[in-house]
Amino acid sequence: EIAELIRQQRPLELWPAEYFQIDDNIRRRDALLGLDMPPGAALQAAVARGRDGWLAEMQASNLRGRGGAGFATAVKWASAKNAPGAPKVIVCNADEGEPGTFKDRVLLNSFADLVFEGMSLAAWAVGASQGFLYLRGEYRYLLPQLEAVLARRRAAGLLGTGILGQAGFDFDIAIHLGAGAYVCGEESALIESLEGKRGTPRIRPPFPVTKGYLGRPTVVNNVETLAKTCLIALGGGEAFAATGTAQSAGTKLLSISGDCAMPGIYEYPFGVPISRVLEDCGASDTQAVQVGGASGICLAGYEFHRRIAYEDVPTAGAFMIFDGTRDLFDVARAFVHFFAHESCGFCTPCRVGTSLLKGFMDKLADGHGAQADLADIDWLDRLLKNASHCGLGSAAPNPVIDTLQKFRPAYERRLVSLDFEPAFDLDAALA
Ligand code: L3W
Repeated sequence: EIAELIRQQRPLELWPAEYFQIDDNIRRRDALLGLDMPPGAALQAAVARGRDGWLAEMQASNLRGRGGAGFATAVKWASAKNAPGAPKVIVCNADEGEPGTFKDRVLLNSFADLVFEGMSLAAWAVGASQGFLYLRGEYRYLLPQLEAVLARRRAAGLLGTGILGQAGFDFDIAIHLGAGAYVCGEESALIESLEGKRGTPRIRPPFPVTKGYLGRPTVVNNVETLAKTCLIALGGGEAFAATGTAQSAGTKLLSISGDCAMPGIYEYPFGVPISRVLEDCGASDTQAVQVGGASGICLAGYEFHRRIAYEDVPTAGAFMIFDGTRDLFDVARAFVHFFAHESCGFCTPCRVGTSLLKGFMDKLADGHGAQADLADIDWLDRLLKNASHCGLGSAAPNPVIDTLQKFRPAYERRLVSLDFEPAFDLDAALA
């Protein structure tokens, strides 16, 4: 039924309500999902430390961005704080579009206060007065409940002017709906979209911290990153840094899907081995795990000892499991179709490169591919990586290159065999 609704391009607001009653499926809670915090408690603690004291706590926490790239959150906040220009802006990137990730949806559905409180904590550190939650268009059904949480927070004096009695601490949040473009999850395209323009990534630098929304200093953080700052405000930076690994402090939410008995949301300290996650979610006969979504990394069985951490396998949280019945070529082909569809078309390498890549994968699927096509795919990989304007184009070949290296037979069995008898004797003709 859902496939039919998609085929008809029926607007989401006309879909039956039961399709949006999605179970959060929280299977494993750690520090964040186990936190029971009354609204305002973290903000109160941060305000009590003063703006500089709070930023110092953030520095001690070593919190890194949970959207995948892992940039130090305190460095980002300090840069925006020190940048000239006002009013300063905090943006929560809730354009969760990476295939296989749904942990931000769960945070927004069941822990919205932590997310909004995290935005206020950022505003307190940076001296920002304007906030936006950029909500993925497909999450429109969350809008009424999110607006209700915002209204409650305003009524409680946690948003507005003179927050918690602090003169000069003025901050409010508006929700902006995306329209379904994957590229708008890239922070500068997101800002363009917020400004009412087409979502095309900007050239960075300048980074948003100095020139973001309407040219103002802007912090763009992922939903999970902001929610995690509540833990730091309540428990202190050192306590936060005590879990995880040397370069990856704290815990990580994983969106687990695919061939396992218990898919859902799992929260682990950084450093957890892939094998442990597979065991916990009831996966068996696992052939591969795609960590980090379409733009991430495809891990084969011999790599399941590797760990979720910025220093080993970094991820925004997607963890897609494929058992022995799956054809990894088909998986990679589906990802390539996704990238070709989502390329914004602004730069030629990505617009044309993703289409060519799709063409090669379709040709192989149709049984018309040859060894030379595999070599051309390698060449396209280098072109897309080196010449694309943003991460969408550079990441597009990843699923193909990974599966080509690790599951080559899935490609080779599709190649046209050139092992045929020539129609005439070439050697004799030449002689
Ligand atoms: C100030 C500098 N700020 C870097 C900031 C920059 C940005 C952050 C990371 O994301 C990831 C990829 C995939 N002064 C700075 C600076 N910054 N240098 O740090 O920047 P960057 O360029 O390393 O990465 P990025 O392009 O922002 C790429 C992931 O995104 N991805 C998809 C993710 C999907 C989700 C989701 O659905 N929720 O997160 C696709 O590529 O993992 O690692 O803020 O401004 N000198």
